Amino acid sequence: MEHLQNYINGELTDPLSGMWLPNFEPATGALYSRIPASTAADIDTAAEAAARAFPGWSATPAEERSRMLLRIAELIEARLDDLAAAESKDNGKPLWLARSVDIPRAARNFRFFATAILHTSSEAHATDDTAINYTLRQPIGVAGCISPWNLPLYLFTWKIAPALAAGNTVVAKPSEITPMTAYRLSEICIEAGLPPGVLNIVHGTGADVGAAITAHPGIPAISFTGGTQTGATIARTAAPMFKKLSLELGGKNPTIIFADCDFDEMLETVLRSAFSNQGEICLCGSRIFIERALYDRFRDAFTERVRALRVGDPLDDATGQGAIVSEQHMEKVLGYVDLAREEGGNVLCGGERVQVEDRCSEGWFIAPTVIEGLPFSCRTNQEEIFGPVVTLMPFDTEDEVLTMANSTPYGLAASVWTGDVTRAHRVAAQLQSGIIWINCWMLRDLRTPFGGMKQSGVGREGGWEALRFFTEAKNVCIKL
Ligand code: TXE
Repeated sequence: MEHLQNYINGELTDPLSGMWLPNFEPATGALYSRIPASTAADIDTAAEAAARAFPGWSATPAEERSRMLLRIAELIEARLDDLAAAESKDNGKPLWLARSVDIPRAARNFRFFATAILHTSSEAHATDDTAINYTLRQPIGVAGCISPWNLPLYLFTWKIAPALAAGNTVVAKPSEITPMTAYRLSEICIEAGLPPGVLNIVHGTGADVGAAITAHPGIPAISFTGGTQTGATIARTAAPMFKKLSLELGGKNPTIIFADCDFDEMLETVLRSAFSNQGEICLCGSRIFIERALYDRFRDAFTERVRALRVGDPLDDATGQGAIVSEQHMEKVLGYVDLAREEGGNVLCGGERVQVEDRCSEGWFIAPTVIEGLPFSCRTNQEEIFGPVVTLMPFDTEDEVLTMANSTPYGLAASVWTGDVTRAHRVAAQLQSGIIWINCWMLRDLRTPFGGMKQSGVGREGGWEALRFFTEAKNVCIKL
């Protein structure tokens, strides 16, 4: 049984506690590896290593930092098959999805920021003929990066790459539920020759390791992606310490479909936006609003396509829906289906655990679920479920659908389907979401600001937003 190790000061090490946590394969429910049950003592060691490495790394010319990050990207690409297999086994997602989305995007994250730092510039301000001001954007120091289980390497590198590119050193923690590709990244960084202490990866629980990163006085910036409740916990610790905080949290995203949309293109995409990665993406559209004239046609066509999604072995190319990431999460999602029924919902398809045959007979699988007949204000339509469960609701007017779409505590993403571009602009301007897709979904330009409002988070990732988060702005004013 493989025992993963921490990556601290350039070396793979056992946890100081000598204790280990189990790591399961969602598709089979089987224990298949163990991860370090690290503690605050391991974080202290990692933070010391990162602090020692900071002067050298932050003084490394941008071109050299860029070359190092590009080397890491190359090694990720060279290990595509191995990393995709590891991701699929650890998370339960279909192998084809890990190969086509997760791992390529991890390499792209490194490439994007490795090249971005070669083109950054900052501002200067001439104060009449009195003074000249220039802005320095300097790396902060040791950055803490904490990431979730749904897109493990994709989101882990989405934080680590800009932090390192900007000249910071990093103490990073992957989810204890999906640690494998973070461990593989440690091996890649060693092979790439990343200087010791520049990146440190510490495995363990949120309560032990995540909390220790958040509270460590030598880690002045925290970048977190995960649940809203956890984000609040982190903020309660970090705020009084005046740490820089980036929080990418939950979502309850609306998909708004007007009758004048391109029906076939919409149907294909909405199927993806509803159920991609088993609905375990914070950007998935879990509340689908359909203009009444189109409701019956959409409901029947969509439900038919959902029933045809194959729930099965993630290793099978024909699988449309893989396993749910953990038994606990499967129970949580099924609990919401029960709640939907109690609230008066009509389950059109799915709604139950699926028994997959052969090697996956003990795995954690849920049939993709479509529910209609619920009010927009009920708990099922207000709370993040984060699984393969969507609700359908008809609407008659723009004002009505905007009121319903904006009614939740979240404000992360939205999709709008219409052939009327003026209406698209009008609706987008009124939606309380940080990311809005018109006639598409998950079409990503990494230069754009990424993040949400309300309880979906604080701050933005991506492009210059990320590099600004991981730097301190300093204005220097010289009297002429
Ligand atoms: O996230 P957690 P989980 C949502 C989704 C899901 C819920 C909880 O609704 O059901 O969040 O999922 C670390 N201090 N999203 O349990 O607990 C933890 O170890 C510091 C949306 O995965 O937030 C892990 O590494 N760190 C999200 C990371 O935080 C702590 C994607 C995320 O774990 C900590 C995933 C603490 N006190 C879930 N407690 C998105 N926006 O994409 C935990 N952690």
